[in-house]
Amino acid sequence: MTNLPTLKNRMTFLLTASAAAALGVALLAGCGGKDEDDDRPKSTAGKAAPAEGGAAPAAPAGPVAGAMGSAAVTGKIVFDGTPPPNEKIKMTSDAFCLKAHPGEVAKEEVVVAADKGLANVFVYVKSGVSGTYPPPSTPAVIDQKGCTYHPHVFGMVAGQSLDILNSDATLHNIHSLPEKNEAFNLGMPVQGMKYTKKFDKPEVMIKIKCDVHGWMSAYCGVLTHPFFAVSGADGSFTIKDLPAGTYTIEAWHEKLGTQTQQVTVGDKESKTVGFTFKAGA
Ligand SMILES: [Cu+2]
Repeated sequence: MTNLPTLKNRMTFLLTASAAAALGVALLAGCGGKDEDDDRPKSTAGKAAPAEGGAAPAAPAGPVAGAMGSAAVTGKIVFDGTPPPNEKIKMTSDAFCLKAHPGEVAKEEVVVAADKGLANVFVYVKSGVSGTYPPPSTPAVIDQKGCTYHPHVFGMVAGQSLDILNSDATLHNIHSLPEKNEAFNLGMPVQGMKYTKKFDKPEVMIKIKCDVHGWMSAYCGVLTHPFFAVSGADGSFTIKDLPAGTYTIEAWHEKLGTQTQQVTVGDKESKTVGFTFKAGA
């Protein structure tokens, strides 16, 4: 087998180009030269490269893997002014839910703390991230508990698993309403049930609702990277592990819209970015 290239060269020299194409393949096949010619299934194997018409071995086709960094963007989301009143609901259509929430309950929409902190704002890097980030191996989780979703707003990486739990002894029907991803619509009649789903494409935001209980809603932001946060009850957020760079940060709220700001962070640097929402803005 070691003299195979020599044999091939000599024959190519002696024969015309067109004849070589036909005969060379036939003869080499007869010599058991499958490593050289059976190139289709293993075209990336190093040995086959010289026979491919002079092209250099191709670089990996996929985008470059993104790096985790040491920078952070933190801040506080504030609601300025008098918050619009949240719609009041009664869970009378389901005895289980009513027991969990007797009387009137305000929908979880514009949730403002005493110090004006605005909760449930999805804050994420909208642009400036380069490279690809694999989805984390740990799943994101949404639980149907007390006839509300926990969490109400959350983020995921495209391709990451989403564990959907039902902690309630009543029927929920979780229904996602994406525009770019595949929807799911799952009846979950039994307490302790779990399904696992994924969103494969980035999409900000995907609404999730319950077809049984009209007051139940959640929002999921799907990104190609892990640089996002959701503001807590006090309105604060932290996006960590960022590589140094200049980024557009967007803050999204289900009723109050979006705002963006640019920020530049260096290695091990933490910058503060604040967002202020107002009614009707
Ligand atoms: Cu439900």
